[in-house]
Amino acid sequence: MKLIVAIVNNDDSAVVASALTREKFSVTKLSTTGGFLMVGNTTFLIGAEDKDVEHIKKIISDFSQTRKRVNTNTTASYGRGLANDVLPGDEVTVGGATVFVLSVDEMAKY
Ligand code: 2BA
Repeated sequence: MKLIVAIVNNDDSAVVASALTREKFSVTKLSTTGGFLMVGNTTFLIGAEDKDVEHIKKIISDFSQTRKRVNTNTTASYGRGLANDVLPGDEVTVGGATVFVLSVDEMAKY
């Protein structure tokens, strides 16, 4: 069994969640914040059988778009996670999705 941790742009999270649940995968959505841009994103936790991992990754990638984001932080953000070499107004490419696949020893529901 695997635990898939997928960080998805907030703009895509609703369609990603719908597509996963439509395929009968169980999903937990967490509201998270990227440490670099300090803007909200969504982290999905998905416990999955090994045989389903590629299918789940395909759904996430199909519904997550790469987009440009302008860094709207001010210099007041420095020291709160914002890298000093990317200035306010600079453009960075964000996502599609960042996906980690972890091995799970055990899953239980009580
Ligand atoms: P943020 O940390 O807010 O990063 C947003 C985007 O800013 C990143 O997009 C990347 O293009 C750029 N960026 C991040 N750190 C940078 C740095 N030190 N120098 C220059 N540019 C930088 P993505 O790579 O698509 O990441 C989107 C979000 O996924 C991240 O939001 C973070 O929440 C998460 N993420 C990405 N890689 C991660 C990792 N290795 N571990 C944990 N979370 C990660």
